[in-house]
Amino acid sequence: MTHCILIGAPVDSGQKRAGCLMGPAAYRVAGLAQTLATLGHGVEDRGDVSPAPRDPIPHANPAVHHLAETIGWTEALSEAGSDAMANGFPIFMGGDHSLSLGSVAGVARHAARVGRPLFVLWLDAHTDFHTPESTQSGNLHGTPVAYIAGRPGFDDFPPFPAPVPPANICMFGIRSVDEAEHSALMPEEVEINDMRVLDERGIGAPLREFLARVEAENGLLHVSLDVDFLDPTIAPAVGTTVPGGTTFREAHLVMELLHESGLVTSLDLVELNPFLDDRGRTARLMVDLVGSLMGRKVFDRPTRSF
Ligand code: 6HN
Ligand code: MN
Ligand code: MN
Ligand code: MN
Repeated sequence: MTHCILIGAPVDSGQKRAGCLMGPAAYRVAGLAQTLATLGHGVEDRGDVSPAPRDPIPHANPAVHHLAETIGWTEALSEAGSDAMANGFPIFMGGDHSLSLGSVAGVARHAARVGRPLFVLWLDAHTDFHTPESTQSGNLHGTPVAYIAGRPGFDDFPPFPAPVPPANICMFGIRSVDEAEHSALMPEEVEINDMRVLDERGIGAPLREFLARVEAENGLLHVSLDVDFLDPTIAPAVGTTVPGGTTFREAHLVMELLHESGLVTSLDLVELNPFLDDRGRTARLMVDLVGSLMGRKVFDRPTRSF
Protein backbone atom coordinates (compact mmCIF):
# COMPACT_ATOMS: atom_id res chain seq x y z
CA MET A 1 0.00 0.00 0.00
CA THR A 2 1.29 3.39 -1.02
CA HIS A 3 0.41 6.77 0.45
CA CYS A 4 -0.60 8.72 -2.67
CA ILE A 5 -0.51 12.51 -2.47
CA LEU A 6 -2.55 14.28 -5.16
CA ILE A 7 -1.25 17.72 -6.05
CA GLY A 8 -3.42 19.82 -8.34
CA ALA A 9 -1.32 21.89 -10.75
CA PRO A 10 -3.75 23.89 -12.92
CA VAL A 11 -0.91 25.37 -14.98
CA ASP A 12 -1.64 26.74 -18.43
CA SER A 13 1.02 29.41 -18.81
CA GLY A 14 3.33 27.04 -20.69
CA GLN A 15 1.38 27.15 -23.94
CA LYS A 16 -1.30 29.24 -25.63
CA ARG A 17 -4.44 27.11 -25.83
CA ALA A 18 -6.75 27.61 -22.87
CA GLY A 19 -8.12 24.60 -21.04
CA CYS A 20 -5.28 22.75 -19.28
CA LEU A 21 -6.18 24.56 -16.07
CA MET A 22 -9.27 22.33 -15.93
CA GLY A 23 -7.07 19.21 -15.79
CA PRO A 24 -7.01 18.68 -12.01
CA ALA A 25 -10.81 19.01 -11.85
CA ALA A 26 -11.20 16.49 -14.66
CA TYR A 27 -8.98 13.94 -12.88
CA ARG A 28 -11.07 14.35 -9.75
CA VAL A 29 -14.31 13.94 -11.71
CA ALA A 30 -12.88 10.91 -13.53
CA GLY A 31 -12.30 9.24 -10.16
CA LEU A 32 -8.54 9.24 -9.68
CA ALA A 33 -8.79 9.16 -5.87
CA GLN A 34 -11.41 6.37 -5.93
CA THR A 35 -9.31 4.32 -8.35
CA LEU A 36 -6.32 4.51 -6.01
CA ALA A 37 -8.40 3.76 -2.91
CA THR A 38 -10.00 0.72 -4.58
CA LEU A 39 -6.50 -0.65 -5.20
CA GLY A 40 -5.86 -0.40 -1.46
CA HIS A 41 -3.76 2.75 -1.43
CA GLY A 42 -4.04 5.68 0.91
CA VAL A 43 -5.05 8.91 -0.80
CA GLU A 44 -4.47 12.46 0.38
CA ASP A 45 -5.68 15.21 -1.97
CA ARG A 46 -3.77 18.36 -1.10
CA GLY A 47 -5.93 20.51 -3.41
CA ASP A 48 -4.61 22.86 -6.05
CA VAL A 49 -1.32 24.71 -5.70
CA SER A 50 -1.53 28.46 -6.35
CA PRO A 51 1.59 30.45 -7.09
CA ALA A 52 2.23 33.93 -5.71
CA PRO A 53 1.47 36.66 -8.29
CA ARG A 54 4.54 38.21 -9.92
CA ASP A 55 5.39 41.17 -12.12
CA PRO A 56 6.09 40.28 -15.76
CA ILE A 57 9.71 39.51 -16.67
CA PRO A 58 10.90 40.39 -20.19
CA HIS A 59 13.06 37.93 -22.13
CA ALA A 60 15.63 38.38 -24.88
CA ASN A 61 13.68 35.89 -26.99
CA PRO A 62 10.53 37.88 -27.84
CA ALA A 63 8.54 34.69 -28.47
CA VAL A 64 8.74 33.69 -24.79
CA HIS A 65 5.48 34.40 -22.98
CA HIS A 66 4.24 34.06 -19.39
CA LEU A 67 7.80 33.73 -18.09
CA ALA A 68 7.12 35.22 -14.64
CA GLU A 69 3.97 33.16 -14.17
CA THR A 70 5.81 29.97 -15.14
CA ILE A 71 8.63 30.77 -12.71
CA GLY A 72 6.02 31.28 -10.00
CA TRP A 73 4.57 27.84 -10.72
CA THR A 74 8.07 26.35 -10.75
CA GLU A 75 8.81 27.66 -7.26
CA ALA A 76 5.44 26.69 -5.81
CA LEU A 77 5.42 23.18 -7.29
CA SER A 78 9.03 22.56 -6.32
CA GLU A 79 8.09 23.32 -2.73
CA ALA A 80 4.93 21.19 -2.87
CA GLY A 81 6.78 18.33 -4.53
CA SER A 82 9.70 18.31 -2.16
CA ASP A 83 7.33 18.26 0.84
CA ALA A 84 5.19 15.50 -0.66
CA MET A 85 8.20 13.30 -1.45
CA ALA A 86 9.05 13.24 2.23
CA ASN A 87 5.57 11.91 3.03
CA GLY A 88 4.48 9.66 0.19
CA PHE A 89 4.04 9.25 -3.53
CA PRO A 90 3.22 12.55 -5.24
CA ILE A 91 0.92 12.57 -8.27
CA PHE A 92 0.96 15.97 -9.99
CA MET A 93 -2.32 16.51 -11.79
CA GLY A 94 -1.71 19.01 -14.59
CA GLY A 95 -1.77 21.36 -16.11
CA ASP A 96 0.53 21.75 -19.09
CA HIS A 97 4.01 20.22 -19.20
CA SER A 98 5.73 23.37 -17.88
CA LEU A 99 4.60 22.11 -14.46
CA SER A 100 7.45 19.59 -14.64
CA LEU A 101 9.94 22.44 -14.28
CA GLY A 102 8.68 22.56 -10.69
CA SER A 103 7.59 19.00 -9.95
CA VAL A 104 10.92 17.49 -10.98
CA ALA A 105 12.84 20.26 -9.18
CA GLY A 106 11.02 19.30 -5.98
CA VAL A 107 11.67 15.61 -6.53
CA ALA A 108 15.35 16.36 -7.24
CA ARG A 109 15.65 18.29 -3.99
CA HIS A 110 14.35 15.24 -2.17
CA ALA A 111 16.70 12.91 -4.05
CA ALA A 112 19.66 15.07 -3.05
CA ARG A 113 18.41 15.09 0.55
CA VAL A 114 18.29 11.29 0.74
CA GLY A 115 21.44 10.83 -1.33
CA ARG A 116 19.96 8.72 -4.11
CA PRO A 117 20.30 9.27 -7.87
CA LEU A 118 17.21 10.47 -9.72
CA PHE A 119 16.06 8.89 -12.98
CA VAL A 120 13.36 10.41 -15.21
CA LEU A 121 11.10 8.52 -17.62
CA TRP A 122 9.63 10.95 -20.17
CA LEU A 123 6.54 9.55 -21.96
CA ASP A 124 5.78 12.09 -24.69
CA ALA A 125 5.52 12.73 -28.43
CA HIS A 126 8.02 15.57 -27.85
CA THR A 127 11.47 15.81 -26.29
CA ASP A 128 10.75 19.13 -24.48
CA PHE A 129 14.47 19.96 -24.71
CA HIS A 130 14.26 23.65 -25.67
CA THR A 131 15.68 26.43 -23.55
CA PRO A 132 13.88 29.79 -23.29
CA GLU A 133 16.51 30.99 -25.77
CA SER A 134 15.96 28.27 -28.38
CA THR A 135 12.17 27.94 -28.36
CA GLN A 136 10.48 29.33 -31.48
CA SER A 137 6.93 28.91 -30.23
CA GLY A 138 7.83 30.62 -26.95
CA ASN A 139 5.80 27.94 -25.17
CA LEU A 140 7.68 26.98 -22.04
CA HIS A 141 6.02 23.56 -21.86
CA GLY A 142 8.64 22.67 -24.48
CA THR A 143 11.53 23.26 -22.03
CA PRO A 144 11.38 21.12 -18.87
CA VAL A 145 13.82 18.37 -19.88
CA ALA A 146 16.52 20.96 -20.65
CA TYR A 147 16.02 22.50 -17.18
CA ILE A 148 16.08 19.10 -15.48
CA ALA A 149 19.30 18.18 -17.32
CA GLY A 150 20.95 21.42 -16.24
CA ARG A 151 21.24 23.09 -19.68
CA PRO A 152 22.22 26.76 -19.50
CA GLY A 153 19.65 29.41 -20.45
CA PHE A 154 17.35 29.26 -17.42
CA ASP A 155 18.90 32.23 -15.57
CA ASP A 156 15.53 33.70 -14.59
CA PHE A 157 14.52 30.43 -12.92
CA PRO A 158 15.69 29.12 -9.57
CA PRO A 159 18.83 27.06 -10.21
CA PHE A 160 17.83 23.42 -10.73
CA PRO A 161 18.64 21.75 -7.38
CA ALA A 162 20.63 18.74 -8.57
CA PRO A 163 20.66 18.38 -12.35
CA VAL A 164 19.82 14.90 -13.61
CA PRO A 165 22.62 13.36 -15.68
CA PRO A 166 21.32 13.04 -19.27
CA ALA A 167 22.07 9.30 -19.17
CA ASN A 168 19.47 8.99 -16.38
CA ILE A 169 16.75 10.45 -18.63
CA CYS A 170 14.87 8.00 -20.84
CA MET A 171 12.18 8.95 -23.35
CA PHE A 172 9.48 6.88 -25.03
CA GLY A 173 6.95 7.79 -27.72
CA ILE A 174 9.02 10.53 -29.38
CA ARG A 175 7.86 11.57 -32.86
CA SER A 176 8.13 15.37 -33.02
CA VAL A 177 11.49 17.07 -32.45
CA ASP A 178 12.39 20.64 -33.42
CA GLU A 179 15.72 21.32 -35.14
CA ALA A 180 17.23 23.16 -32.14
CA GLU A 181 16.23 20.33 -29.81
CA HIS A 182 17.69 17.78 -32.19
CA SER A 183 21.08 19.43 -32.38
CA ALA A 184 21.18 19.94 -28.60
CA LEU A 185 20.25 16.30 -27.96
CA MET A 186 22.72 14.78 -30.43
CA PRO A 187 25.81 15.04 -28.19
CA GLU A 188 23.88 14.10 -25.03
CA GLU A 189 23.36 10.64 -23.58
CA VAL A 190 19.59 10.99 -23.15
CA GLU A 191 18.09 7.62 -24.09
CA ILE A 192 15.56 8.34 -26.84
CA ASN A 193 13.18 5.54 -27.74
CA ASP A 194 11.35 7.21 -30.58
CA MET A 195 8.39 5.54 -32.31
CA ARG A 196 10.76 3.89 -34.79
CA VAL A 197 12.51 2.07 -31.92
CA LEU A 198 9.14 0.95 -30.55
CA ASP A 199 8.07 -0.30 -33.99
CA GLU A 200 11.26 -2.35 -34.28
CA ARG A 201 11.72 -3.60 -30.71
CA GLY A 202 8.37 -3.25 -29.01
CA ILE A 203 8.00 -1.16 -25.88
CA GLY A 204 8.75 -3.84 -23.27
CA ALA A 205 12.40 -4.65 -24.01
CA PRO A 206 13.84 -1.12 -23.93
CA LEU A 207 11.78 -0.28 -20.85
CA ARG A 208 13.09 -3.34 -18.99
CA GLU A 209 16.66 -2.32 -19.83
CA PHE A 210 16.09 1.13 -18.40
CA LEU A 211 14.41 -0.22 -15.25
CA ALA A 212 17.32 -2.59 -14.68
CA ARG A 213 19.64 0.44 -14.66
CA VAL A 214 17.45 2.31 -12.18
CA GLU A 215 17.39 -0.71 -9.90
CA ALA A 216 21.14 -1.33 -10.15
CA GLU A 217 21.80 2.22 -8.97
CA ASN A 218 19.11 2.24 -6.27
CA GLY A 219 17.56 5.23 -8.03
CA LEU A 220 14.41 7.18 -7.47
CA LEU A 221 12.24 7.16 -10.60
CA HIS A 222 10.05 10.06 -11.67
CA VAL A 223 7.57 9.36 -14.50
CA SER A 224 6.23 12.24 -16.59
CA LEU A 225 3.23 11.18 -18.68
CA ASP A 226 2.19 13.63 -21.42
CA VAL A 227 -1.24 12.86 -22.91
CA ASP A 228 0.28 13.11 -26.40
CA PHE A 229 2.41 10.02 -25.67
CA LEU A 230 -0.84 8.26 -26.61
CA ASP A 231 -2.19 8.10 -30.12
CA PRO A 232 -4.71 10.92 -30.67
CA THR A 233 -7.37 8.42 -31.76
CA ILE A 234 -7.54 7.14 -28.17
CA ALA A 235 -6.58 10.39 -26.40
CA PRO A 236 -7.94 13.42 -28.23
CA ALA A 237 -7.91 15.88 -25.30
CA VAL A 238 -4.56 17.52 -25.92
CA GLY A 239 -3.49 20.68 -27.74
CA THR A 240 -0.43 19.15 -29.39
CA THR A 241 -1.73 16.02 -31.13
CA VAL A 242 0.80 14.12 -33.24
CA PRO A 243 -0.30 11.04 -35.22
CA GLY A 244 1.42 7.71 -34.75
CA GLY A 245 1.46 7.53 -30.95
CA THR A 246 1.36 4.58 -28.61
CA THR A 247 -1.62 2.24 -28.49
CA PHE A 248 -3.93 1.49 -25.59
CA ARG A 249 -2.09 -1.77 -24.83
CA GLU A 250 1.41 -0.35 -25.27
CA ALA A 251 0.59 2.35 -22.74
CA HIS A 252 -0.91 -0.11 -20.27
CA LEU A 253 2.07 -2.44 -20.67
CA VAL A 254 4.41 0.40 -19.75
CA MET A 255 2.36 1.03 -16.62
CA GLU A 256 2.18 -2.65 -15.71
CA LEU A 257 5.94 -3.11 -16.06
CA LEU A 258 6.51 0.03 -14.01
CA HIS A 259 4.26 -1.35 -11.29
CA GLU A 260 6.05 -4.69 -11.23
CA SER A 261 9.39 -2.93 -10.99
CA GLY A 262 8.35 -1.24 -7.76
CA LEU A 263 10.72 1.60 -8.69
CA VAL A 264 8.45 4.57 -9.43
CA THR A 265 8.47 7.22 -6.70
CA SER A 266 6.59 10.17 -8.30
CA LEU A 267 4.34 10.91 -11.29
CA ASP A 268 3.23 13.82 -13.47
CA LEU A 269 -0.01 13.70 -15.48
CA VAL A 270 0.30 16.52 -18.00
CA GLU A 271 -1.23 18.26 -21.00
CA LEU A 272 -4.81 17.03 -20.52
CA ASN A 273 -7.10 19.71 -21.96
CA PRO A 274 -10.60 18.67 -20.85
CA PHE A 275 -12.14 21.31 -23.14
CA LEU A 276 -10.96 19.22 -26.10
CA ASP A 277 -12.14 15.88 -24.71
CA ASP A 278 -14.75 13.55 -26.07
CA ARG A 279 -17.15 12.80 -23.20
CA GLY A 280 -14.27 12.47 -20.73
CA ARG A 281 -12.63 9.53 -22.47
CA THR A 282 -9.09 10.92 -22.34
CA ALA A 283 -9.39 11.78 -18.64
CA ARG A 284 -10.74 8.30 -17.95
CA LEU A 285 -7.94 6.65 -19.95
CA MET A 286 -5.33 8.60 -18.01
CA VAL A 287 -6.95 7.51 -14.72
CA ASP A 288 -7.02 3.90 -15.95
CA LEU A 289 -3.32 4.12 -16.78
CA VAL A 290 -2.62 5.32 -13.25
CA GLY A 291 -4.64 2.29 -12.10
CA SER A 292 -2.27 -0.01 -14.00
CA LEU A 293 0.75 1.83 -12.64
CA MET A 294 -0.56 1.36 -9.11
CA GLY A 295 -1.26 -2.33 -9.39
CA ARG A 296 -4.46 -3.11 -11.25
CA LYS A 297 -3.92 -6.26 -13.30
CA VAL A 298 -5.82 -9.05 -15.00
CA PHE A 299 -3.83 -11.88 -13.40
CA ASP A 300 -1.53 -11.91 -10.43
CA ARG A 301 1.76 -13.18 -11.74
CA PRO A 302 3.81 -15.13 -9.22
CA THR A 303 7.10 -13.56 -10.28
CA ARG A 304 7.77 -10.20 -11.77
CA SER A 305 8.49 -10.23 -15.46
CA PHE A 306 10.60 -7.13 -15.95
N1 6HN B 1 4.95 19.27 -24.77
N2 6HN B 1 8.52 21.47 -29.69
C1 6HN B 1 7.27 22.20 -29.72
C2 6HN B 1 7.46 23.59 -29.11
O1 6HN B 1 6.57 24.41 -29.25
O2 6HN B 1 8.48 23.82 -28.49
C3 6HN B 1 6.17 21.41 -29.03
C4 6HN B 1 6.32 21.34 -27.53
C5 6HN B 1 5.32 20.40 -26.92
C6 6HN B 1 5.39 20.47 -25.43
O3 6HN B 1 5.04 18.14 -25.27
O4 6HN B 1 4.63 19.32 -23.55
MN1 MN C 1 8.79 22.92 2.78
MN1 MN D 1 5.52 17.27 -23.13
MN1 MN E 1 4.04 16.44 -25.90
